[in-house]
Amino acid sequence: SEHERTFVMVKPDGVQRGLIGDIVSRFEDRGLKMVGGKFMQIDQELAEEHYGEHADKPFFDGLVDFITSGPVFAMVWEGQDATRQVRNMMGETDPAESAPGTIRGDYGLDLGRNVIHGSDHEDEGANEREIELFFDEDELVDWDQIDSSWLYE
Ligand code: DAT
Ligand code: MG
Repeated sequence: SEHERTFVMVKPDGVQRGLIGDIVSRFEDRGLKMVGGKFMQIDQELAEEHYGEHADKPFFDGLVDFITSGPVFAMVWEGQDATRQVRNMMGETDPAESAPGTIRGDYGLDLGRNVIHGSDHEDEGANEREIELFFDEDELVDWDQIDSSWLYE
């Protein structure tokens, strides 16, 4: 629906490299609406919960170390098919497989430093679970975008 929400995060490498503004601009330009955003540092417990599906993978410890290594910019974006649209704009998990024009394809080189996280659109309900994990209800803002009648039929 037009009101689908998805969880997105600029990872510590993207923050350190000064890419927050550019990444936010891409989603704004697409017509998506930001309904939540916070600059924060993820602790061990939150990292392990967020990446719980990968707990038995060999890269898990390195992934948790990386995501807790510096600040991130966590966001909630809303719009039609927001979860899938964001994933398309991100590119593939591996920057080497990501087309130029995608975020990972424009800014990433290494699988373990791929700049951005977005909820998996193939994992039913992942968007809602991740939003709840990172944001309290009162941190999300309901507002009307002035261009919505030009973005949606
Ligand atoms: P995505 O972030 O595209 O949803 P994922 O959920 O499969 O990808 O994995 C989460 C993160 O873990 C991913 O962004 C980078 C890291 N990762 C995944 N597979 C990896 C691997 N084989 N080696 C090292 N890091 C990996
Ligand atoms: Mg994933």
